[in-house]
Amino acid sequence: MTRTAVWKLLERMRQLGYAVDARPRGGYRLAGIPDWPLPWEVALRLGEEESGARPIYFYPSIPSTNDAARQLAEAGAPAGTLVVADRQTAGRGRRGRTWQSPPGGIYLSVVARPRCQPSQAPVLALASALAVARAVEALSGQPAAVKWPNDVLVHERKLSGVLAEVAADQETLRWAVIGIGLNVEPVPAGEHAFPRPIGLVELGCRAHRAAVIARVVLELEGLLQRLDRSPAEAAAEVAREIEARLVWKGRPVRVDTLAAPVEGELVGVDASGALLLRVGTGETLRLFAGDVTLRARPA
Ligand code: BT5
Repeated sequence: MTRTAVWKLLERMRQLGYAVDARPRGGYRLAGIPDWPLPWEVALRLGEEESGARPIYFYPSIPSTNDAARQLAEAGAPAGTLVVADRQTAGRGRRGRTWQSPPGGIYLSVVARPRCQPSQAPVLALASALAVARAVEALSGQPAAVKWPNDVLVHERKLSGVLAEVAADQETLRWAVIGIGLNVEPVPAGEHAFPRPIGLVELGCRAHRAAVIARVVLELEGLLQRLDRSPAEAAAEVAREIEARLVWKGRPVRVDTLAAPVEGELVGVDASGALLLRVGTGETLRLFAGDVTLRARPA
C-alpha cells in the first residue's frame, strides 16, 4: 500500500473513533477502540472476523431494531442476521409498551428461522430470556433472575427485556425476530416507578458493548440450535433453567392476561413456555401470555 492509502485508512478509522498513535519511522499503534458496537467489532467477538459471515447492521439511531429486523426477515435475510443500534427512538416492549432506549445502551435484534411450529413460539421467548440471563451472569458474575415471560432482573430490578416476534403460515414458522434491550447506564427515571431499572455499569460490568452483544448472541444461537436438533430435551432444559431463576416461584401472584386477570400461586413453567399457576380450586392453569405481579399474602 502507498503511504497515502495507509494515511487515508487511518483517517477513516479516527473518524470512527479509533485512536491510532503514529511514531515517525516506528509505525502505527492501535491505542483505543470506539465505544460503539460497530459490526466488525461484534463479528470479531463472535469469532467471525471474515467479513460477511453473517450480515450485521449497526445504526447510531433507529426507531426500533425489531422493526428493521422484521423487514429484513420478510425480505429473506438469513438466520443470524443482526441489527444493532446505539439508541432507539421508538423502542418497543410488549403490548404496545415503550422500551426506553437512550444512547449508549444495548439494543439488538436477531433474525431466527427456527424449525419449530408456531405453537412453540412461547418457548423461544423463554430461551431468549435464558440466553440473556446466562450472558449477564457470565459477564457480571452475579445471579440473574427471570420474570416470566421475558424480563431479566438483577437484585429484583429490570436489567433487560426481550421482545420475541414471529410470523407464521398455518403450520410453519417463517421467521422469528428476537429483540433484546439491555441497560448499560441507569435508565432515566420516568415511567418506571417500581421496580427501578438497573444497568450493567451498576453491576460492575464494564465489558465493551460488542462483547456483551456477542455473548448474548452466542448463548441464544446455542439454545436455538439445540431446540432445532432435539426440541423436546432442549425445551425441558430451558424450562428447568428458567425455573431455577424464576422470580416469585411459590408466591401468590396475579397474572394479567389478555382476557381476565387470574390469581394464584406461581408454580413454575413447563416445556412449552407456559406459566403454571395454581388457582383457588386447586387446579393448575397453563398461561401463555400475560404480566405477572406479586400479591400481598392474604392475612
Ligand atoms: C419488554 O417489554 O421488556 C421487551 C423490551 C424489548 C426491547 C428490545 S430493544 C431491541 C428491540 N427493539 C425494540 O423495539 N424492542 C426490542 P415489556 O415486558 O412490555 O416491558 C416494557 C416495560 O418495561 C415498560 O412499560 C417499562 O415499565 C419498562 N421499561 C421500559 N424501558 C425500560 C428500560 N430501559 N429498562 C428497564 N425497564 C424498562
